Amino acid sequence: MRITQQHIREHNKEAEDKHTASFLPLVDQLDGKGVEVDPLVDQIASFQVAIPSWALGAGGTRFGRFPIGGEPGNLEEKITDVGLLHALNRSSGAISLHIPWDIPEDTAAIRALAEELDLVFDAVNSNTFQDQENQEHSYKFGSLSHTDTAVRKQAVEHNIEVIRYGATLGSKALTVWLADGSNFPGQQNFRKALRRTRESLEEIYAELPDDWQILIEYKPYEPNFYSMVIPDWGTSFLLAGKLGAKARTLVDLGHHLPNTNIEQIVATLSMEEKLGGFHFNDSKYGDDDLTTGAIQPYQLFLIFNELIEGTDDYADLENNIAWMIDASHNVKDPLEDLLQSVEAIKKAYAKALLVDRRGLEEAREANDPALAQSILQDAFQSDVRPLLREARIRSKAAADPLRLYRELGVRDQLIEERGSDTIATGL
Ligand code: PSV
Ligand code: MN
Ligand code: MN
Repeated sequence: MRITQQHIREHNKEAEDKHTASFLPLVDQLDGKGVEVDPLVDQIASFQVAIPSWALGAGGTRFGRFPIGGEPGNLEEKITDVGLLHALNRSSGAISLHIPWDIPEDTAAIRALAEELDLVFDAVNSNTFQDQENQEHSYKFGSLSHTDTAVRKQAVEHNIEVIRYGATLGSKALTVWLADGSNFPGQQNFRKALRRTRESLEEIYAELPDDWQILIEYKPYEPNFYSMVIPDWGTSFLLAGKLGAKARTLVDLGHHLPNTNIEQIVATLSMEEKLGGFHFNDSKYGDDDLTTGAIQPYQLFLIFNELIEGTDDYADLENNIAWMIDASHNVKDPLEDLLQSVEAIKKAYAKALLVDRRGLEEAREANDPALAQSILQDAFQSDVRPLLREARIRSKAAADPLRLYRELGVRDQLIEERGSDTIATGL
C-alpha cells in the first residue's frame, strides 16, 4: 500500500475552497495582532513527532485483545505503516524502536526502506520488563536493580546491545524504562535498589557514543504497586545528574499520579537542561495511554507553553528533544489514533506559539492573575486548525489526513495484503 503525490494532490484540490475560506480570515486576524503568519506556518510544518513501533497494532488490556487485521508482522511492515502516516501528514518522520521486538536483521535494507519513506530512527528502547525466550536469568525481581549481579549484568548487556542496534540505524538516544520495584512493604531495600540501578546505568552510560543521550523514564506504579525504583522525575533527575551531560529525563505524560502539575516539571527540567524527551499520550486515571489531547488538551497546551517560554531558538527546541508518542489501546484503528495524536500535539504547539509572551510576562510582573489567565486562554481558544492545514498543504501532505486515510481504504488494503488474523508485537 502506497500513498502517492497524485492521491494527495487530488484530495487537496477538493479541499482547497473550504480551506481558503477558513485560512484567509485567520491570516487577517493574526496580522491584526502583529503575528507573522509565514514563519508560523513553517514552524508548524517542520515539527516532527516520532511514532512508537509498538503502537501500530491494536493494543490489548489484560482482559483481552481484539485484533483489527492488517497489523504489521515485522519491522519492515512497521516502518511501512509509519511511512503511510508520514505520507499523509508529513509530521511523523521518525520511528522509535523497541528491542528485542524490532531487531533489524538486514540493517542496510531497513535503512534503505526508511530513507525511501523519508523516515529517521528516534530513540531506541530497551526491554528488561519481560523475559524473552532462551533468556538465562529472569527479570521477575528486577533488572538493573536486581540483587543478583548476574541478572544486572544481563540487563546491562542488553542495553548495550540496544545501543549497538540503534547506532547501525542512526538513532541518537537510548530510552530506559524500568519496571523494577516492589509489591510489598519490606520486600526491597530502597537504598540498595537505587544504588544498584545507578551503578548499572553508569556501565551503560560508559558505552554511549559521544553524540548519544540516555533518556531515563520514570513511573509511579505498575507493574509494581508498592514502589518503583524510578518512581518520579526527581529520581530520574538525580540519576541523570550523577551520570553526566548525556543523561536526561524522559517525561511520559501518563506516568504521574492524578493532577500532577506536569507543565511545572517540564519547566524545571528544561531550565536545568535535563529534559530529554516526551512520551505523549493522555489519561484520566493512570497510565491509560489514550490518544494525546483526548482528555486534557489544556494541559498539553500548558506543557508547550513552558517549552516555548524556555527557548529563544525553535530549531533548537525541535531538534534537542525527543518528541515521541507512547499511546496504544484496544478500540480504534491504531493508525487513525496516531494521526489524531500527532494532530493534537501540533495543535498544542501552534497555540503555544500564539501566546502573547510580552503581555503575559508584564501581567506576571504586575501580579495580575486575571490578565495572565486571559492571555493564555486567548491563545488556547484560538482555532489553529486552518494553520495546521496550511502547513500540511505547503508540505505536500493531505489537507485532512484522517479523511484521506479512510477514502483510500488504507486499512482494508492492509488487511488484504497482510491478512485479518495478524498480531503486532507490542503491549
Ligand atoms: C511503560 O509504561 C512504557 O510507557 C515505557 O515507555 C515502555 O517503554 C512503553 O511503555 C512500552 O512498553
Ligand atoms: Mn512510555
Ligand atoms: Mn507507560
